[in-house]
Amino acid sequence: MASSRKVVLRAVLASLSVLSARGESGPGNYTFPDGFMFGVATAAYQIEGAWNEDGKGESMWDTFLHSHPYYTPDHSNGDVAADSYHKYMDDIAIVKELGVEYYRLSISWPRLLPNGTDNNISKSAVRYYRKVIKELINANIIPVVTLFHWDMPTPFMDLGGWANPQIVNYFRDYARVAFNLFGDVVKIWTTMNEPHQHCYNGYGGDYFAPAIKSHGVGEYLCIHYMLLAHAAAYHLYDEEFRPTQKGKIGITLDAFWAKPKNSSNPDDIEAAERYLQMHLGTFAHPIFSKQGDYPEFVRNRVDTLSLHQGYTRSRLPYFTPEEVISLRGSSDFFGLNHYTTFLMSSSNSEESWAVPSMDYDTGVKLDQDPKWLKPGSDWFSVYPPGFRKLINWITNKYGKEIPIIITENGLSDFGGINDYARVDYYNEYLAQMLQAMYVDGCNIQGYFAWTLMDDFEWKDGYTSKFGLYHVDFNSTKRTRTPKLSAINYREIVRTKKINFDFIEKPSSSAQSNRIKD
Ligand code: GBH
Repeated sequence: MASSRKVVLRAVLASLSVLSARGESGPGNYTFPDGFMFGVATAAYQIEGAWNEDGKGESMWDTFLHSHPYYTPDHSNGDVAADSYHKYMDDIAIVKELGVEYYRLSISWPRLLPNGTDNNISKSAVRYYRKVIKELINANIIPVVTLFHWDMPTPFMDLGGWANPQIVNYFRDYARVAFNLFGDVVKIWTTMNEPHQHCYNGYGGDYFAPAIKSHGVGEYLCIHYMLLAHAAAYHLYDEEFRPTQKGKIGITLDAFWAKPKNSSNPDDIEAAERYLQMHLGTFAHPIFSKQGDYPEFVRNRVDTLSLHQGYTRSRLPYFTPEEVISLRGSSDFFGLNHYTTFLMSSSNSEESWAVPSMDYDTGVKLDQDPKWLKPGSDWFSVYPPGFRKLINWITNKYGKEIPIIITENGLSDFGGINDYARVDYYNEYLAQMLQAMYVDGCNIQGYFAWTLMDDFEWKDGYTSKFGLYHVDFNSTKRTRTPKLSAINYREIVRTKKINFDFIEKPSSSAQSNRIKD
């Protein structure tokens, strides 16, 4: 009985795939183009551990979590994490097993420069990163290296971190050391990971370290000098290293998709656009637009509110004309991290908003649809169509010339090897991305799954998981074990196609999570 039903189902699926092959139905029919970059991503603080070994300096995450042990629900930190400092050969083996050609990792600034400054370069760190990069290349995996994935050296954090204008020069110094030491073998760099999340949650709020809570002031300083530091590193590379090293360098920005809560309410439609301008345009417009500088809308909004609030000057700093020019076009690709969608409605003020704050400046209330699957972190829901919409928004604003590389995308859950929700998530989000490429003509050149293996997930500690591989945090071996999503991703990479039926679901979870727009 059960098996005959299965036969019928197979027949139905077979006829569907015939349709698909003709391009008439289903997003699974598209094939990833030759040369499409498939990868997987990690970040130093989240996996390396060895927080004080071999002369490593402290990052602000080390310092913050040691002095705030209750910040994470499990009172954990990244002291050991997945122990990649010692187990990097295991990491490389599983990247290889996935069959991807690219691995995005980050360098820990305070591991390489224990004081943050370039007068003291750690020999063990140089040895470590060179070994990792060399072993990747030996395994035919191309490294993509992020310079800053949130682990600011503590001595600089004590001086204000990104809010201190001099950090621009110190970041450039760090970048120079990295290009000098690794640029012969690293050909793709990203300067910053998600300046928006970093500044909004760490300088504006207290969701992330350094938890400064300088709403509406600190976050704009952070944004401003992070952007300038990015441009400084870009031009350093472009002028002094690119001629010989011949690589690419860009930035990674993040965005939720902003869906109007009520799509027939003009206020909500405006709110969604306002949200995207404030939270993505603020970073993307200075770099990727033809005009450069902060979006006019953001400029006016923060200037006007600042004046009303009694400030003599805008809380959002101004770029000089030279700085506008130096930022404009300062990225060889648009690195995009995307995870989830929020519903947007207009609001003048909410109890949870400080005044001033970026929230208040934005004037948008965020919700998620309770019908959307919510498999892990509280901010995370599954809404695949948002991915395609977001890619289109970026393409419409900044043009098709700039290649988009998805530098992170993945699902949050609470763990387990049989991660059907993650399998579905990758299938569905990749299908949306393929439609953005083939139907909408967006210029997407690569995709990096977040993340290779379970890691230290910032605010969530080890309670929520994003890994394709399970890591046994109870064992000193930190054994890595593939989840179903790893097997599924490997198949996508191997066949350059999404096969929605590759992982057979047990009937209890057979219902599909697919959401149609
Ligand atoms: C990425 O950003 C990171 O690059 C990566 O290190 C991390 O592990 C991964 O995502 C998964 O979280 O913005 O007020 O709604 C993290 C993005 C940060 C987005 C926290 C949601 C919730 C607070 N997330 N944020 S809020």
